[in-house]
Amino acid sequence: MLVLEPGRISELARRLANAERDAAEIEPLTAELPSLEVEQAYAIQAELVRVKDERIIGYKMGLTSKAKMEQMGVHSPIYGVLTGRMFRPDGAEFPLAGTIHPRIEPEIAFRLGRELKGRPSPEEALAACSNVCAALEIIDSRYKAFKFKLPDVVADNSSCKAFVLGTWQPVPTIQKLGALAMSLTVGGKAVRNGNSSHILGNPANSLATLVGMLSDRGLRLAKGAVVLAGAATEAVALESGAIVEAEVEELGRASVTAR
Ligand code: OOG
Ligand code: MG
Repeated sequence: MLVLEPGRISELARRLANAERDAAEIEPLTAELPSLEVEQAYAIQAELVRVKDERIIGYKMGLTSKAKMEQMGVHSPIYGVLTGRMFRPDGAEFPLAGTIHPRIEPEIAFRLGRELKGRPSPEEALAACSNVCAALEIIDSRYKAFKFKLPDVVADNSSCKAFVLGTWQPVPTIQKLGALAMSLTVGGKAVRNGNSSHILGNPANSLATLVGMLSDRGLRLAKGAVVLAGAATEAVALESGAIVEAEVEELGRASVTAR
């Protein structure tokens, strides 16, 4: 197994932090370290979040739909950390200056009404939520041409750049939550259509999976934490002037304008 000294982990984390700060893409870490393992990548991710020194407000799941897995060529679900600095209110303007090659995707968000840890069933995980809403995620891989392998994207905090939350709604039944039409519109035109069932069969499965992945690493979801379940469709490039909306049946919308 590849040995990564703490100094090396922090050097790789800083490389990623600098790539984001300077909006300058870098080579994937696996080009230099072909045997980098997923577990080591989560250690780099944790160090990256620590170095950025931003308030942690929750987590995002990624690569939870077939559409996303195929688009990115990576076939296992991953998580990343959401920080206060990434949050944008509904209808906000998002400046593209400072991004590399931003993309946007439609999501469903959860808010935790109480702590979640261990290995909950999807029903138990959903029962811990106080609200759900429509959301958008802006991703901006720090890697050249948005190309990476599984350990690369994990180390890069799962490509997260920013997220927009719509209006919090009451939690639907698990059956309803698993069959909601979702779309992504740009300038009022639907450019992607999907369904919440495409998110690991049900977004509640994604939430439960996240809790298990966190508990494998001694982590838990705090009361009040926000979780993105993962995009239901492929992401689209985010272009200047675009007014982008995620619409989720029953849950409403979330929108952002790129500047
Ligand atoms: C990785 C992040 C994937 C999702 O919702 O599937 C993700 C990427 O596509 O760069 O956020
Ligand atoms: Mg996403």
